[in-house]
Amino acid sequence: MTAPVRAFVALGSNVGDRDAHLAYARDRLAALPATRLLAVSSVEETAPLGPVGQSAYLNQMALLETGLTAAEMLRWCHRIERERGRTRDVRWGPRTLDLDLVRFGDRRIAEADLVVPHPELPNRPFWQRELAELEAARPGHD
Ligand code: A4P
Ligand code: MG
Repeated sequence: MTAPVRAFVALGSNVGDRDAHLAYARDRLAALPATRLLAVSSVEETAPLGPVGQSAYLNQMALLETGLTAAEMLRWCHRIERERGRTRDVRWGPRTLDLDLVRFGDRRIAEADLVVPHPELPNRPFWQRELAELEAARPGHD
């Protein structure tokens, strides 16, 4: 068994009952196998990045401690998105629930379907704020 890793997962929603989508995601992430939910950041309302004409997002970040691999965590994220009726039509388009793996310990991953740290991190001030909030609440080594 490898040592557990601290993983940061970003939650985003801009369709339907946004608060309910985030609450569902928090509950599901907390119940993942070999995983503990250590902390969640504040929820922020943010102006949409990407295609124009979509509504504002609610964003939040979760800090997890997990024995899962990054690939397993991504598969769970996709499954939870599907449970909220997420469809993939427009890239960066409106969505009920989006779960992105922002950091996974100190791992650097560059695969076709998984890039970690998430390449948009430098362009998303709200992710940076949420990460800083979680790091202050639960300081860690990775
Ligand atoms: N993928 C690769 N690396 C990762 C990773 N670290 N985490 C792949 C999650 N997924 C990753 O994602 C497309 C593919 O990216 C996945 O199949 C996965 O294998 P997707 O969720 O199907 O499509 P997407 O979400 O439209 O694209 P992408 O590139 O994930 O976009 P983002 O970064 O999720 O951005 N505006 C505000 N204010 N707040 C937001 O949260 N989010 C987006 C979506 C656009 N505008 C936003 C927000
Ligand atoms: Mg995504």
